[in-house]
Amino acid sequence: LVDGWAGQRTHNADKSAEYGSAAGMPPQGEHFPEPAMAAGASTTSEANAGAKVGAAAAAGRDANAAPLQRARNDGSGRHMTTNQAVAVADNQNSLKAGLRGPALLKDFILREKLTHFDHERIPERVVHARGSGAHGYFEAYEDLSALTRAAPFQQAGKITPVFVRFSTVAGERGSKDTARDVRGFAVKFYTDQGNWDLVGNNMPVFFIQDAMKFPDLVHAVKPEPHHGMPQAASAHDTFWDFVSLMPESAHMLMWQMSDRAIPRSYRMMQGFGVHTFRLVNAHGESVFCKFHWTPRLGTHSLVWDEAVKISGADPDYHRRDLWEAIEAGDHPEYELGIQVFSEEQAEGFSFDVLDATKIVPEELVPILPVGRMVFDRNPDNFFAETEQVAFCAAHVIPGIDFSNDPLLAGRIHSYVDTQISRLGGPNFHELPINAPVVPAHNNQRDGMHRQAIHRGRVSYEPNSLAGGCPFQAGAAGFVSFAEPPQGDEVRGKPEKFAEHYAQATLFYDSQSPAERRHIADAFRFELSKVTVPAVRRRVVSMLRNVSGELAAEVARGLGMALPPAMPRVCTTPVTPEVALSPALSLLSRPGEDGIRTRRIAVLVADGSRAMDVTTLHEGLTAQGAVVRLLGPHVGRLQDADGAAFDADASLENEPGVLFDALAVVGGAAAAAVLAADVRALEHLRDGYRHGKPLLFVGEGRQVWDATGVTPLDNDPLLLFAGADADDTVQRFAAAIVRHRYPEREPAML
Ligand code: HDE
Repeated sequence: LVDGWAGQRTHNADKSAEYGSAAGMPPQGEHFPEPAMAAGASTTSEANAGAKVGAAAAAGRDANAAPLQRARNDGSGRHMTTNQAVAVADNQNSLKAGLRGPALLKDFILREKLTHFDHERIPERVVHARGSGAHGYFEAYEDLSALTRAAPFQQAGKITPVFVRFSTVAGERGSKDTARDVRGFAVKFYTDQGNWDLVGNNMPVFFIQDAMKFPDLVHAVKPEPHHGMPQAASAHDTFWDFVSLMPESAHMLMWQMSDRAIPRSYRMMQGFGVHTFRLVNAHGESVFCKFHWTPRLGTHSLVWDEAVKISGADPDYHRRDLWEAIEAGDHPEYELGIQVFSEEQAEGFSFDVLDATKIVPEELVPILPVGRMVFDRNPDNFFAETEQVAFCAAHVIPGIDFSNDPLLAGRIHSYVDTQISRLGGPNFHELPINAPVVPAHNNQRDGMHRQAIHRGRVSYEPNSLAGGCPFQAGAAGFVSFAEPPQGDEVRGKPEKFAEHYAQATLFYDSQSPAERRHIADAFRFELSKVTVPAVRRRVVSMLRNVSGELAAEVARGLGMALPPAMPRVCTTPVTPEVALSPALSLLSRPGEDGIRTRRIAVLVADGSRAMDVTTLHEGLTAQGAVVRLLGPHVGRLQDADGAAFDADASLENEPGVLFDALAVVGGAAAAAVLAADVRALEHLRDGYRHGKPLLFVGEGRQVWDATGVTPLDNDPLLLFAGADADDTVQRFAAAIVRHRYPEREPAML
């Protein structure tokens, strides 16, 4: 018996039942207790119908914890053993022939330990290698059975457990979090009709239209094969060479060069299913559907200079942010919205809904909010859960089906295929994190690392020896939508796929002035890393088809003449339905939660005024912010009255770029110390340059003066407060709600 497998039998009491006539109908295998069901409920989630949050919903929410419980292992208070559960007497010394003699081959304990260690790494994901996971639940707002028979949407208040993995795409497993990149947003719904994976990204479009080009795209963006550089970056020749020859990437490049590619937090970015999917109801009727996740905290980003500095100060910035928020009970929440439209509507659009380089603008088809997702539990073990989780675009449930998007078609193949090599065989669906919460029954058998022990002699269908079981579900099972065939077999693309620029223009034109400036800056930076001038020119010639303003700005930044526009594949002009879509700007979703979870640094030193520190700490913490006292060193300091207090972190180990806002408190002696500390001045200059709220209380103002920065007139996020002012916390909090003041940037760059 392995420790922690409480409730399991220590021996196989039914051994005899495997033989003789009993084998025709094998006894049921052991089941872990299902979470308690409400009276009349037939599924785990229904048991919690109506229980929105709180204790009543706990059983349903944690339904996926039941299979995980089987695998949890806790060595507290136990002897150390080998993997065969033989107690180990000495874990310090190998077995030797004499104290100074040779180590012996028969030391099976040493050999087992080293052999296991030698195989502790598995291949990383070919893309999305670096990720962070969390457990949680999805709660439906209403009954959507008129649109879909998918289990999570069958009742208002229905709870379905989920596991999410956020990721970057290009970097290796140990790369930095704040690279300019697309973010993966993959959600596994453990529904009572089996697992549904919505494997999305934080951008609603993609670089390419056809799966045939995916390996080329990934080869181009990954480190260049001759020298293995650069890590986690698209700013290099091969990426820009490829995309400049693939003008269908123009729209996605706008998103990737925008602030969306450097999110402030996984908790503050949107997610999208990207492809057009189908919803299918119990009558077999189908509508097209696009999935959108929107964070309750709003959509917020870093600025590039800040992202670069954070990657040195804390390469785990996003992973830590997610982990700490959940540990602190600030559970990240996202709303799920769907855009639903008919095939006839889709035919009338100026773009093709099967083309993953196109969005359906919200102004054309509104987003219907259908539920919310909350992450309330960190994984127990990074490897067992976040690393071994296997998402698959082909994992759909009755009620969800695919469209004919040719990019999606490739994904339906690719995920299981890659996981067979990454996870070492075809049985990774049995790993606790991947196992559905409802039992799986079929005649698939054997393979590497099989864990299920199938009983009986029948592993085929039809059979009579096992009473025909397991039997087909018929209409109760997954029935593919009966889509009529489209025509002759052909390698090619539909007409509307040839238009590559209208939505790139829509995106660029819909951004705020600061967001547009950031896009131009990002193109300039990335292309300045490209060493072949012809590639730079080709990109700028492509940009001329998106926006003359953008192309001119980038050309100026690269010190090159504006090249002619790239010839267009589609020469007939398209009239887009929507010329401006305010929803495409990050500013359109400021969030609902005030300053909750924002990180605020209060710079302190020996001699800081205790009253200022306490007022800020208590006032901001009361509003949900995370306040850290940064001193010249960690540990003990003395306030202006000689009383001891502790700094949480130092100017060295948590530089200012890791915070959303910075404050310097009063106290003449402390101000003199900080004004002479080059690190404090750098942090404040960075904070100003990155547009952050800055507050100086009383003598703290001297520290600002020492930075030598000449501020803009009437900068609303640069605050000075008298030592005893009553409204300091409120003014500072109001500034923090605004996040940034990007108007400072042009003067600072
Ligand atoms: Fe993926 N993708 N992808 N992808 N993808 C993988 O699966 C692939 C695409 C996405 O956190 C791989 O297990 C192909 C679009 C996410 O574990 C692989 C094509 C979108 C994740 C794969 C695409 C995604 C992956 C690598 C084009 C947004 C990480 C390791 C036809 C809708 C999931 C793995 C996690 C991972 C293939 C395009 C999202 C190789 C062939 C479009 C979030 O199977």
